[in-house]
Amino acid sequence: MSNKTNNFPADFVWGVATSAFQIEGASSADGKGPSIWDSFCAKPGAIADASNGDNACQHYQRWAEDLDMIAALGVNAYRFSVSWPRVQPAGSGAWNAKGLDFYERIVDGLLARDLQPHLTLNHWDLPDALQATGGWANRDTTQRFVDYALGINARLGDRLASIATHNEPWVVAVLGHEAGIFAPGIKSRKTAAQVSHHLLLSHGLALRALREQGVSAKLGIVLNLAPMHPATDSAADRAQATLEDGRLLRWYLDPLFKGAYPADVLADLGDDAPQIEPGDLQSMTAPMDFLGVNYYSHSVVSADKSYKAGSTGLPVTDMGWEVYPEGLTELLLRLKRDYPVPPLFVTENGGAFKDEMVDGQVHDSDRLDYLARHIEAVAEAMRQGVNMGGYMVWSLMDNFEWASGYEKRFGIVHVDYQTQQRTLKDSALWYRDFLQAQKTL
Ligand code: GBH
Repeated sequence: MSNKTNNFPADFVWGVATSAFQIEGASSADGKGPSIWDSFCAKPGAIADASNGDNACQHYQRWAEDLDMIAALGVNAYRFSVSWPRVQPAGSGAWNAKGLDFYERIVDGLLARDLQPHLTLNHWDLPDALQATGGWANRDTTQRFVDYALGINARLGDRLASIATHNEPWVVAVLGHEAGIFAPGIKSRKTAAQVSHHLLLSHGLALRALREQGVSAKLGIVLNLAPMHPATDSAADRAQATLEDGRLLRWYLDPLFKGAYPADVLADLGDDAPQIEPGDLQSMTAPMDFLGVNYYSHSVVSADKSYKAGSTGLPVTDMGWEVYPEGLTELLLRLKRDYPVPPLFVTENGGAFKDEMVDGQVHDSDRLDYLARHIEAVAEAMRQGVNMGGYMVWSLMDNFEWASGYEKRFGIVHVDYQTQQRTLKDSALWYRDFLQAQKTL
């Protein structure tokens, strides 16, 4: 595919992203406590291939080789998350020195390779001990999260480029507590609403506490956002799309940037609306230095419950998600138009595809094409005035894809789970060449 992308500034952040539970393995090594994902994986039927995160990519052991691989891609940044129960096994009280040492090796190892460390505090693997007292549905967990954030900042903050509080609070709330297809596997719309409130609250409280403690890293949050498109032009479909836009986007963006929940979603929740204490909404508006946007696809919405996602005729990925790069430009422009946003980062973008290894190579032209078109969509948003700070590919390497287990592959690096051998796919080679070209433009 031709490459007309040439307007990225020299200091643009180019990265690859992962999360702790999906790559580390070593699920009980060196004093790590169990997380809700360790427990969830043990439930029959929860994970498509009945797998778990016990070994994953063995990144806990192979981190040095993995950091070399990241450096070889020519990116200038790496987004990773800390496993809370690895550093604070019970989610409160005692810290685990060996766990903290691991993340210090990662951070120092990145800096030694000239790579910016971008750290996420909560990429879903809540300590099991906190779930035992209600998890994110319990207001007290917000204070535990603040303590955790302060502990990480005290140990690593001076060397971090950024700290994101939560990854995709919608996923934790809705997929974890309403649909129940992700940990902790609860099915209650009321609980999900309360969880989303506590996630937003803990974000705001953590930001305030971090600023008081003293912080050099940029602070923000990462949201999964998708433009909502009605399946047809019918009034019913359009109304449904507006409500879904409220649930996925405005429910998070409005409190973060406007200090209020959207009235239409509150009304729709009725008795399921969360309990809000005085001052909560003010806490949520703590100023941010960046907003992370995870973009995979648009979302097509129908009032007809039997409507099947992925049926507009657009190509779909191996997850069934439609490939729609224009939606990323549309989304970034909308964020700039409707909210006083700080610099935006695409903190995740990528696709699962059915990769085949042939003679030691993976010709993943579909993924390569996906990435090239989405990077171009970011460039288009920038040409239209959006303040973009960076772009990160999901994911560095094939890994544990949550409820899909190891069946879905998102990596630009192939992982052979038998041997743990890593092989750069064509998409990784393309990304490397693209980044090299950026430097000489
Ligand atoms: C991210 O979540 C996660 O942060 C990351 O850990 C994960 O590995 C990665 O994406 C890939 O899944 O069915 O067409 O309506 C993604 C959040 C929420 C994006 C559900 C797609 C449904 C699309 N996803 N959404 S559709």
